[in-house]
Amino acid sequence: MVSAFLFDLDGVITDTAEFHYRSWKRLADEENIAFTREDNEKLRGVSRRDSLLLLLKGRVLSEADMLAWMDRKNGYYRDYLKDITEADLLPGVKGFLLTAKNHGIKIGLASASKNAKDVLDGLGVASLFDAVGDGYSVSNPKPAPDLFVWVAGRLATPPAQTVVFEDAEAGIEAALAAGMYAVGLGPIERVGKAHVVYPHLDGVNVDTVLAALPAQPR
Ligand code: B16
Ligand code: MG
Repeated sequence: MVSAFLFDLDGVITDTAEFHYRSWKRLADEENIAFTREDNEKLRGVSRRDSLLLLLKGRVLSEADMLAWMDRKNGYYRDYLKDITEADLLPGVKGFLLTAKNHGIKIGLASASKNAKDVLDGLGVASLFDAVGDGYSVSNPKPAPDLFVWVAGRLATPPAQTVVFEDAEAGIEAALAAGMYAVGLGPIERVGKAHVVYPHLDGVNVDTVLAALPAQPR
């Protein structure tokens, strides 16, 4: 029996990775640091501070500069968020959420982003979520299970009845560490450790997902 679906945000519900990329790229250009789209792939699902550390590639900044640079990047990113609308939902997501709700399945968000609530508002789907875990909810980021455990706690659903939808390897590891089911969205090389893998949610049916899961997460 499954009673809750927990969704990651970036790469699962919407594609904010492009906005994160443009914002980090602008900061990197201003600071004469090389930063490519390939570099950006490594920031998928990674917290703002850890993203900056990856961008710095070993260069050391004072704590004051770290905070100022993160703030500057976030300002650029939030400018992009102003234009987010329902059209930025990834294909198939709205229907999938509505069908899950019709099945009586609770819906939670589990994102590393401190902007997650604003993104959900912009996308026009905030009211579909029964609980939202974001970059403020726990201190240990994925691959630690903490964020998924925190959201499932809010929904009062046991881990073995909870399914996580994730596009990042660290997110799949976190879901498995939490004793939950993991549905990977993306290439096998990235999310292959999940119980079930799809390229994206477009064309994926709630009943098909439920039927594909094993009797127990582990
Ligand atoms: P913020 P997710 C993650 O979202 C992004 O993939 C990652 O690139 C970003 O650095 C992180 O959120 C933090 O975002 O700067 O808005 O707090 O995949 O966990 O939904
Ligand atoms: Mg993600």
